[in-house]
Amino acid sequence: MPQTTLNVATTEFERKDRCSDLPHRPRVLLGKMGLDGHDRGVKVIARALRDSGVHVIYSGLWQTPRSLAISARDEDCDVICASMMSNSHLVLGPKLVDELKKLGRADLPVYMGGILPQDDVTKLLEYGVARCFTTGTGLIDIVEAVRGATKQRAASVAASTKAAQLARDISLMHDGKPLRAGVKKRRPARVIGVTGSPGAGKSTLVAQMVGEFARTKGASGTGAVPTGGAGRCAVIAFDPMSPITGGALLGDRLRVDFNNLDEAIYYRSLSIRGEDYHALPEIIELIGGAFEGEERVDTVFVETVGAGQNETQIRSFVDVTAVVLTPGMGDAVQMDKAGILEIADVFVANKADHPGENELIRDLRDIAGRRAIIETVATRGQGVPELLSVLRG
Ligand code: B12
Ligand SMILES: Nc1nc2c(ncn2[C@@H]2O[C@H](COP(=O)(O)OP(=O)(O)OP(=O)(O)O)[C@@H](O)[C@H]2O)c(=O)[nH]1
Ligand SMILES: [Mg+2]
Repeated sequence: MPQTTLNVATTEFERKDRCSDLPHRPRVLLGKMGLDGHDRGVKVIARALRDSGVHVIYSGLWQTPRSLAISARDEDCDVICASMMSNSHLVLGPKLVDELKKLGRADLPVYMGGILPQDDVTKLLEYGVARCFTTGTGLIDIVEAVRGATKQRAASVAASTKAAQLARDISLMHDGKPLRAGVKKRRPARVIGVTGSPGAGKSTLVAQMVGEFARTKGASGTGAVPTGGAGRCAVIAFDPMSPITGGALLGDRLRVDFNNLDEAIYYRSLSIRGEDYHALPEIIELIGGAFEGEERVDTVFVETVGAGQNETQIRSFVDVTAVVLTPGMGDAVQMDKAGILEIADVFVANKADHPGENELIRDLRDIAGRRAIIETVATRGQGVPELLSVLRG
């Protein structure tokens, strides 16, 4: 009998919730620092953790120790898993540990894996890397190690910075757990929803918009991008949670250039089942209340899970909704159907570099009425300043 895909699946890593007994779903930041293009191992680990019920935030390649540390702090991870295959672990590993200390999360464990000679492992452990894993480590061993790092969350983060404490407050709020006393809440001036089908380019657009937002603010700051002026912006990015394992791969953050943006924005990834946005209003208020003065967040972007025709809940949580469409999604009949197109305040015709853009614009003009239609090529930043200016109102 020929082997079917189903038969193959039974020999692969078994999809199973291996985390249901823990105090919360582990949040793991998986990333690679330096000029290391070996991403096969990290993808294997990401899938194994996701398929065990872990929430995996993948920050992508070419991270600096600082950008990885900022991501870990803002995502309130239980552990950072850094994969190192380029022989730079003895330089970048200690720098990562130092950056976490500077950002108020010295307690956050760093696991390092990849091509790590035994002598170097000793040095890394001496410097404060919590655990090292070399090639041939079993995937179940990695899941076990992540489980071991997942401890009950305290309401207050020791030696915390404002961003670290905000990150913890969001975790507790999202999980429906009690928060510390005296948490400040404030609805920011503008909350912008970005929705549209899976892969339409929502994250790439949001990444470009926050870059543009930071660049055009023009006040003084210490990082490469100014952080002062008329408030900062923040992003809440939702990705789906597995109905089978409870795990998730949170990949929206990957599109943002944190090496350059540094702390100019606050970015948080969360996973939900369906359209369960019940904690969103309070999470938005936590972000609005967390910082003061020049650091204050006045604009929040909310990226939805890849949405279908009927997924329109986001509308009631935001001030303005952008619906992202791409060429080739259907014809004029789709445009007339009830649902997601009705909730758009602004239409974004993204991937304008793909064939069928003219037809998309023509069909949109038929239904848009007085609503704006903005053409974009998110990967090149084309149309992004116009989109941002329409959404900022
Ligand atoms: C495939 C491969 C490539 C592919 C990469 C494909 C890809 N997209 O990833 C290609 C051909 C592109 C490539 C290129 C290069 N490669 Co190469 N490559 C390999 C090879 C043969 C296998 C790596 C692999 O994918 N393994 C399979 C995955 C699933 O396993 P893994 O990565 O080991 O990960 C497992 C564990 O290590 C562990 N793990 C890994 N990371 C982490 C992190 C944490 C936190 C944890 C808990 C666990 C963990 O878990 C995984 C699952 O068990 C290795 C040799 C080897 N046998 O390891 C060389 C190797 C990594 N490459 C090497 C080199 C030098 C290069 C090049 C510089 C070669 C060149 N001169 O051009 C370039 C650099 C590319 C770049 N841009 O960085 C060296 C690195 C030497 C070093 N660090 O000291 C190696 C070791 C070969 C060697 N013996 O010299 N390479
Ligand atoms: N050619 C082209 N590719 C684009 C454009 N915008 C985004 N992409 C690519 O489309 C893919 C998906 O982009 P994302 O930004 O992750 O899409 P998304 O809507 O956030 O996806 P989900 O969060 O999974 O729903 C990536 O490979 C992007 O590089 C564009 O304007 N043109
Ligand atoms: Mg996305």
